[in-house]
Amino acid sequence: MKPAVLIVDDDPSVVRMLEMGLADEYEVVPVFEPTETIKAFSEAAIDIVISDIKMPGLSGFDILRSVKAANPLVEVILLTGELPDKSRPAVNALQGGAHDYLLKPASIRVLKAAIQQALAKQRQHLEDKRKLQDLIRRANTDFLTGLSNRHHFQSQVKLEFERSDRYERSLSCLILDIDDFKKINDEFGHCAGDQVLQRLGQLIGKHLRSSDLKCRYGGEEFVLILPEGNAEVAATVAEKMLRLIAKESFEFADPPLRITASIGMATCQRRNFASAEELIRAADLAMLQAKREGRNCIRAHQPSFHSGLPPSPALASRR
Ligand code: GH3
Ligand code: MG
Ligand code: MG
Repeated sequence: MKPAVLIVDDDPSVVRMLEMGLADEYEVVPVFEPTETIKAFSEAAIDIVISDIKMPGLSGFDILRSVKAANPLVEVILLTGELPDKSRPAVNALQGGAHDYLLKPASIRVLKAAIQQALAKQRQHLEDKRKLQDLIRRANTDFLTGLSNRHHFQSQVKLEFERSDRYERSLSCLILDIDDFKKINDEFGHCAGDQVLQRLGQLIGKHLRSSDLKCRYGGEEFVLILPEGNAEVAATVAEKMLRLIAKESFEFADPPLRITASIGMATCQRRNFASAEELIRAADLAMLQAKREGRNCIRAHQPSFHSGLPPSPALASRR
């Protein structure tokens, strides 16, 4: 596919001349009415804009600003026949973010060279952007499961907590910890343990909503944050997770290994938690309670428990 070049000039003969010269290598979008430029720009996927500077209604600098605001990756080449102070518009153009500034009449060869250079710069920017996004994604992701890592999760959960606190919306936290995971490592090796973690990561990724936060918090411990999720929603999700986990089997063992997990839940309601850390801590305590009470079960944190009352009587059994 040819790169798309938009040409705007209030002198139609200049537009026609440039269009003829560039059409063999580029998809040319001619614009004869400067005020129509942004409309034409937004209607087509434009790579490069070539604009006259002095035009009635809208200057080349206005077009440069609008194009850069709409898409900073699009390169703009400004043309002008302005004399006698040639340097001022050139400086303005380059300071405003133009890729190049050419005096009229610009030769097609010179213009093509400027376009080639602009396209190369654009490709480099795109590549840099892709690499940066990839780096950010890697920095935020747990390499084993593809879920959020703890570092990224901390900032995500803080935002969700603040939102739920400000608008008094429900927010639930589930902590899921695989039961007797150490035995799996000890008996079948670390790679087998990793397989179990990966499978659990897949289950969580597949069965939770994209708006939920899903994180591998520590070794074999996962934290799930359900925005807008009340205690009932949290219990439904927790029960679904235990059902799904119970269905999994691992062929590295003979007979295939089955696993279980323990889940602790806590829900923000009527501003019962002062911070995201408190909410997570409450879910963690409920998870430890589930461990104490036999594993493979779900326990919910109760608000009275949080306010300092002894834990065990206040923990409601879900299973
Ligand atoms: P409980 O039922 O009380 O949770 O017991 P557990 O054995 O699951 O828990 P414990 O905390 O005693 O052991 C967790 C183990 O998880 C110990 C650690 O070596 C292992 N582990 C932590 N991170 C990884 C990992 O990335 N891969 C593997 N394979 N194992 C891990
Ligand atoms: Mg465990
Ligand atoms: Mg653990």
